[in-house]
Amino acid sequence: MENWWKNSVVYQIYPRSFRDSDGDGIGDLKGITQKLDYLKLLGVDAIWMSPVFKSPNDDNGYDISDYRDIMDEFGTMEDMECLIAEAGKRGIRIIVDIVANHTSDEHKWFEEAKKSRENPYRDYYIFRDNVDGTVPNGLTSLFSGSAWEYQEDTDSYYLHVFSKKQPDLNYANPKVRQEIIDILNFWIDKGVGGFRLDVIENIGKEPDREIIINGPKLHDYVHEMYEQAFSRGDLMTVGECWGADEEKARLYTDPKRGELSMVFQFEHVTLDEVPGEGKWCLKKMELADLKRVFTKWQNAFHGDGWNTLFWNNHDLPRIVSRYGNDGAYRVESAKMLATLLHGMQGTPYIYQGEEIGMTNIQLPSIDDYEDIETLNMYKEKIGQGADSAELMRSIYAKSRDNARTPMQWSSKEHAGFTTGKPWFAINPNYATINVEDALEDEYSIFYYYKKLIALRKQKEIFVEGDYHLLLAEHPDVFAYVRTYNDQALLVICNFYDREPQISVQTELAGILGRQPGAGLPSCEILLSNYEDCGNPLDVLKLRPYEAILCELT
Ligand code: TEU
Repeated sequence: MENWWKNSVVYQIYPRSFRDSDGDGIGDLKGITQKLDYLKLLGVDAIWMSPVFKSPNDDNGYDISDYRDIMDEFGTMEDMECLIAEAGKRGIRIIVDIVANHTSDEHKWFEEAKKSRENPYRDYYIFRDNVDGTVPNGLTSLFSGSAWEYQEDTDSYYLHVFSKKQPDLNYANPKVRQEIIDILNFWIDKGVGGFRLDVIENIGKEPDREIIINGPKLHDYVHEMYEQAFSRGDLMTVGECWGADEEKARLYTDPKRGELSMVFQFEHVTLDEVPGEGKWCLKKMELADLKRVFTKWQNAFHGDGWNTLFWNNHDLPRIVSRYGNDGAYRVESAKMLATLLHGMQGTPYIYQGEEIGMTNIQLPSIDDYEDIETLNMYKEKIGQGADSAELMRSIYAKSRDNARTPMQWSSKEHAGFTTGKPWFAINPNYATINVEDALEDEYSIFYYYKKLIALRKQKEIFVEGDYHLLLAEHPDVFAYVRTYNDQALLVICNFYDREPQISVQTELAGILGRQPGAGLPSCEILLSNYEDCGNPLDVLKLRPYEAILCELT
């Protein structure tokens, strides 16, 4: 099928924490290959793996020192080829994560570039001379502090939007663009199914004007990648774009323009932060905001773009702990959140462990954390006199490490993740939240996800249907209907543990173009998170976190 990714579901793996096959405590490629049958059972079509390339791991692989080789801890190129082939046999494509905005400072290009101002690689990066002993301008790193690092040998500063071990590449240099295109083609030749492009919105930066994202040449550069690499096959490409609004998302994803298949925008997962204050500044998510944001994005494209659908990734806290309830209603709320997302238009992404309802973690001390963003933020804020307990509250809610604890495969030692000493803390709740138990329970979150994935493949309306919000003003319930030809799909989600009474009949009749009283269609329940669910076309009292997905015929 052309554009196979439109009715596909993607599973994201954070290789370091997925499955360790050799007992060194770090997940690896062979571990992923061993679990392909598990992913096949779940029903996913593609696996996006966070970077597996050679890296000193300052930022867990997002600092790449060789794009054509595999990180030692993860295995060999042979293991990678074997994974691509074995996945292929199961109809699963491998999506690799290319960090095109920056390299590691241990990449041979940077090692050359820093040697002298005349070095042929100098212009691969963004150096500025030391003029008056201060940084060139006020740009700050997303991982705290100035974005400029002093480099003594050549008395200059280089730009790093992320850690100082992640120097930014200079896309104004055509040689850099060609190098990256060659890398993309190298992996296309290896048989990958596509790419996730890390912080792609940063590559058109103009640092002297303090423009970091959405620079004037951005779309030219992405189009060039499309022309010279992505268009070589029916590949899936997804760009990470924190700063994309609908118009920008359309520029990337309008098929007529030849750039990317889709982008990740993050508006729905920034609703629990104080606007403008950044992720660590906590606020309660308001359901009205969530409805507004999803509805806007669901209606953003009319064949001139495509959405991603996701709650989690390796940078985000676990959704069940975040917008759900990871206590008494963990199972119900995890299923409810899955229903809301998978009923929408776009390509759904599932992050490892989401399918068993894995939760956030609270580690006793800052010293137990691993993530560079978390550690740098803590150090910086403590230096400015912040209160440690308050910082820990933010870290418990938002640290990227919430997503990075090892996958919980069983209730055995180290959650069945490794036979050695795990590289990072395992969530103690693995005794009850694990894959082995999930597979034995027909009502588990796992089997619920499996059904949602299967439904998307069976029914065209999931891919094609229009979206209409219902009960817009309701404080507890997020409901919508999808329509396609004479078909309709109704989704009702109760977001809290309250038990509201709702009626969607009149509104539904209006959307479906029926006269009030002319009789509504009949309703077939496709999926719900309580065993015996009432008729959604009657006046209905919802139970805590109840979710209903039904087809109206
Ligand atoms: O993330 C981009 C990014 O902007 C993150 O720093 C994000 O703002 C933050 O994680 C939210 O908490 C990508 C990768 O997904 C991330 O893992 C890398 O650390 C980063 O790029 C640098 O490559």
